[in-house]
Amino acid sequence: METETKPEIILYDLACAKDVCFSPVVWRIRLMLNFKRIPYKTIFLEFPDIESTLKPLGMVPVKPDGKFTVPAIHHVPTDTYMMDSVPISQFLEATYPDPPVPLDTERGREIETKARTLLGPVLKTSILPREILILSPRAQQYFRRTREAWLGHPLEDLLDAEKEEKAWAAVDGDLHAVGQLIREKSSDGPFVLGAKPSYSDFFIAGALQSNRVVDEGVFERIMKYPGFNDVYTACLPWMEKKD
Ligand SMILES: N[C@@H](CCC(=O)N[C@@H](CS)C(=O)NCC(=O)O)C(=O)O
Repeated sequence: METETKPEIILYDLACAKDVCFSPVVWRIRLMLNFKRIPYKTIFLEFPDIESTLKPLGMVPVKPDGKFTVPAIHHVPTDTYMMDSVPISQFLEATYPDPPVPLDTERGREIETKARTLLGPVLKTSILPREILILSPRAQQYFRRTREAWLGHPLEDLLDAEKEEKAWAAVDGDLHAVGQLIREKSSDGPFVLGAKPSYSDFFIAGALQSNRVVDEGVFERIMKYPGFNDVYTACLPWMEKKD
């Protein structure tokens, strides 16, 4: 009989119709858990159930906007509840230091900032209007209401094939350059710091995996760029556990 390892972490994740992790931010934490081989169990929450589940557990938002978000964790051995990826990553690194995951490096920061600045606007056009398609009807209602209030127009207005092509073409050269920057240590290994993964690799791989679940075409667009492709491929072993 197979013996199940008792989970040390309960990971609160975002539910989607595909029943796998698709949040880029939760993926960063999941990659850490998988890489460090920490036994954990996932609880998937629908968008409209995040606050009503996490608040009674005593979770406290760290941002002044007071928003309840996933990832959130319950560390069972110390009965600690925690929300927000930054304190969670620091807690995991301090509690489970082996194997290490460097969290904050100058090189990683530069790459993350550049990738975020370049990809943010294109993914808004390409991912946001498609994300709703993988949500449950209840979550779709919540997503449409909150995102359209923020955008100021219907989600579908973002879907314009011509504009989308132009947006991707406009960042092509810069994405190549960031890809080259990611590959700067490629003589040592495929990761941002060379031979071993850091949190920045999990940032890149998590974003790509998230896009992949939402829309394979968008994922393929980014996988064309060396650097992004190398990191994603090298992180695949730690993306096998998706739920
Ligand atoms: N700053 C937070 C952001 C996390 C975040 O934005 N999570 C999204 C899912 S990807 C969320 O829970 N959104 C809830 C909502 O929009 O109501 C972190 O780093 O953990």
